[in-house]
Amino acid sequence: MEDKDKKGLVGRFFSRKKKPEELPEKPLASGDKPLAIEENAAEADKADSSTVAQESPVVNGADRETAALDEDSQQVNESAGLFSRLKKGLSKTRQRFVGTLDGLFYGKKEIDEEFLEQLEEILLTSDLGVQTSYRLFAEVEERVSHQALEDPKQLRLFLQQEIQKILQTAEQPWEINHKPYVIMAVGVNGVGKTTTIGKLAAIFAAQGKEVLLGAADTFRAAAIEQLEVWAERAKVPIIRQKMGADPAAVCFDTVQSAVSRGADVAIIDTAGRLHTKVNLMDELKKMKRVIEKALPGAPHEILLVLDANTGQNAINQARMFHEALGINGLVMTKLDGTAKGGVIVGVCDELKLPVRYIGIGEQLDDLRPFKAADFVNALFDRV
Ligand SMILES: Nc1nc2c(ncn2[C@@H]2O[C@H](COP(=O)(O)OP(=O)(O)OP(=O)(O)O)[C@@H](O)[C@H]2O)c(=O)[nH]1
Ligand SMILES: [Mg+2]
Repeated sequence: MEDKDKKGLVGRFFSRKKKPEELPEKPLASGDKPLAIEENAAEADKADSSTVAQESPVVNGADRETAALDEDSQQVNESAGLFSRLKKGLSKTRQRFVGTLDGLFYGKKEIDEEFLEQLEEILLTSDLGVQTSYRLFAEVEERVSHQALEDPKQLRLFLQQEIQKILQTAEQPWEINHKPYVIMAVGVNGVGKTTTIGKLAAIFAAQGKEVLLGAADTFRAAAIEQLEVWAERAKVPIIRQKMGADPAAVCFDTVQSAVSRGADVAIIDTAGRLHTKVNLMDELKKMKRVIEKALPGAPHEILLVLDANTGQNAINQARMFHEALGINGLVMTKLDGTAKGGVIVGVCDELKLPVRYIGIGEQLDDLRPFKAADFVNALFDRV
């Protein structure tokens, strides 16, 4: 029975291998699959230019073509620039994970028992997370035992392809489908919530959306001022109360104000660590309830911010927040300069949540849409 099952698996594997569309993908430009929010912006642009085209179709058509070509080449340059920045940001993660794998693969022509033992150790001590590492290793072992993977080069490609499959599930369009669309940013202290909110506000504002920020981290000294600085940078208004005020009351004010102003998006900042006696999850649950009271159906997105530097701890944090609040999407920050970026694979594999954006620096434009293919190519590129 077991043998028959195994044969079935192998049979499936061999037939899968023949399908060209399942072979590892070529590097893609980062603009390949834009998020829905970008598509909406593109739709709006299209609508504008079609009005002009009706007035003078020939001249404007030619102009539009030239402009489109300019825009295309600009986009190609931009995505090449972004890719090299992502690659630079991921260099320590690449050295730690893929570099160690390549060290094992170097000069080896075949996969023997010793090789597999070393591979298992590398996977288990990587930042991918224990569950994901075990699963990946079991898949490798299964294929090796049936000669479906015969040399280290094939194995490297197989791992790259499997990791890309995991990450691909996290690349989903973010549809801003309510007005106002209320986002509540949560996460433990110091992960980059406030910074991410500032960057997100700038992204939405650049798409022509009316954005409103809510400073509901009323606990930490200077938290409100920090969000105010970001609001100024992104040129968006902010709702605040005094330090020490009830954060749920700030949430209520923010949502009410977003409704009365006709804002498109309201983003609420929350504290990562609360003073003793107050349980963080209970406080966040209360804020969620109050937001819902102010606007039924809201918050539309509870966005969990995770810091890549925390490594496998990020997986535990994600589980904890998801259980308590029900998370809709993730942002993984500080992927620049960390060696632990591999944790994004474990988080995606275990949580099955969309990764909305990744943070690759401290500046306003350092928040990027998550593109699985770019990420994997940047990670597996040879140094
Ligand atoms: N290198 C790098 N630094 C980042 C990134 N995102 C945030 N930071 C930095 O991380 C630090 C903490 O960011 P905050 O936005 O204050 O984090 P927070 O989660 O709001 O922190 P609390 O309000 O204390 O819970 C700041 O110094 C940010 O500049 C990133 O993508 N890359
Ligand atoms: Mg903060």
